[in-house]
Amino acid sequence: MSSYISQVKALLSAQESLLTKPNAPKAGGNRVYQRWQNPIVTREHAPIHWRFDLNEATNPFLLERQGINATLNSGAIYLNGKYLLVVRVEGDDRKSFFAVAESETGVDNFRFWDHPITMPETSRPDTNVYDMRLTQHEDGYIYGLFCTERKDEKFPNDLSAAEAQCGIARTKDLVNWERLPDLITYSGQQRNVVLHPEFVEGKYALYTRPQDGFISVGSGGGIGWGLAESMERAEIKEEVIIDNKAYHTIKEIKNGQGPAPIKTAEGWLHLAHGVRNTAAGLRYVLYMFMTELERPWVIKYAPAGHFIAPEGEERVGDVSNVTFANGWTQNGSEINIYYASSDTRMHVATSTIEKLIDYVKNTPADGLRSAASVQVRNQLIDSNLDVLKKLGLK
Ligand code: M1P
Repeated sequence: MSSYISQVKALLSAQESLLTKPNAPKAGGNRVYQRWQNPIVTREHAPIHWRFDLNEATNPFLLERQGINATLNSGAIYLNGKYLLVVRVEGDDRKSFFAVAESETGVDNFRFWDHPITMPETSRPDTNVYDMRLTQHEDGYIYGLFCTERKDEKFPNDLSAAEAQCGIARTKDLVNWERLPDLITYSGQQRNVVLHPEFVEGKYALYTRPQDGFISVGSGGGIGWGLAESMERAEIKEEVIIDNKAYHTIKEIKNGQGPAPIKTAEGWLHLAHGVRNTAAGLRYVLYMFMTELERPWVIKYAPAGHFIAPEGEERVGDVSNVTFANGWTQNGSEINIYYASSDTRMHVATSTIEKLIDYVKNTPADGLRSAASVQVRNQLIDSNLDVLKKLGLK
């Protein structure tokens, strides 16, 4: 039997191999973005000292005491030359918390900081917190908006009746967080709320996702938009839907804004998720759209269909057939899209501003009928047949 210290060293060294493993682009793909081969943050990335009691006196068998179940839906920011993810870490006890993982490259070697974020609570404690969207606002703060989930006390005997609302915190360094009161809206529940990075009409602008229930959006749904006078007591008095769910599309059941939009010369680039139902359960895919620069609530381009959908091993996990993104980073024209698969682990796909603008502008919009899809595909085919003939390739 090897000594205690050598067993601890073996644990640390196995993890070090994982944390320093280089990543590489995945072959193939659609050239709009590049998927990378390895998931970038998994539960095995959670530090050994978060999971094992390393004291021989209290843990002579060196057992894992506090396991980590999943690392998923992460907010992201490129700050001071580092790629930082605020990862939703879910313990084996089903409670999620936030923790920062840092990388120099943005595509590999993500390493958690020594401690998770200590998020202050409000006077009404959160049961669960998750899916933080980071916004570097022009007011000088970095805001983290997230879902705060609590038991829905209107149904005391239904143990799965929960209420989702938008929690708000702000920071300058991702270490010290000031918790602000939860967002007030006049919809039943809220999830996927995101702060726009600039003032609009001198006010804070927020993307919302009103919903009647915890999982089903009911008669609510769609990506909403509203203005708030302040973030210290954020209240949206008037909420309008700017991107609705729609029959026979990838967002038939519900949708939600992903990360904060990115400003480009042509408009605001948005990443969102759309959900449809299938015989095998809900399917979550990512889609993109662009809104006007001066009126970020008005959609300018809306390409049809999904941008990223679960593929290969991404399809399987705690909640299978899900891709979900609430973080992306911009470094010059480079865009890194951080997405989770099947509520289990994090991946990265890389692209550029130019390619994403081209994608949103030039991908045909949804014609909403098979015949319209054939018509638009035939235009592409006919044009391509001409090109191939001219090139002597047909
Ligand atoms: O399980 C898939 C996702 O479900 C919820 O997203 P939405 O509110 O759009 O349905 C969230 O719980 C999210 O965390 C989760 O990934």
